[in-house]
Amino acid sequence: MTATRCTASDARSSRAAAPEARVMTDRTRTSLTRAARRAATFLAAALAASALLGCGGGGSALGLELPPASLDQASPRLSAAGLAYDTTELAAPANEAFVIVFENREAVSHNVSIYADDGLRDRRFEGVLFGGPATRWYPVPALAPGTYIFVCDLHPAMRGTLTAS
Ligand SMILES: [Cu+2]
Repeated sequence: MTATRCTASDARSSRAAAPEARVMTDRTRTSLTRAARRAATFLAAALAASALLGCGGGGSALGLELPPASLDQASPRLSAAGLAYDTTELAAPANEAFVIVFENREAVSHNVSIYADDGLRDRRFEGVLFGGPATRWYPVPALAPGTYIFVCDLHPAMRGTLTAS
């Protein structure tokens, strides 16, 4: 609702500036820039909100605040405390999406992301960062059979091996 109101008022100010400025003046340029910046801010906020809810924002961090309705009891689980995960080994099914249940037991922000390589360049999943105590359910897309690195993006020493098979 706020977004709609803002867009409308931006459109009005652009129209008002137009007659006096067939040629781009600094003033129109400023108002267009401001409108674009405002639109970008709204888009970013919307993406952040949807990412937190885990309902979109392809390529950005994901994490559900509630367990999915059909949570597999065999879902990989881990927790964090004292700047460390409680395990360095996770197992997951290959070739099918799965959920990682991650409990952060401390106030420091942590996440769980998954990479295909030791150098952490080939990211396959980015978990949303959050401070605890709290739990997030990470919806991980299907992975080909193999071994992957799971790691906290803020604390690279927190890492382990995830085996998809
Ligand atoms: Cu961390």
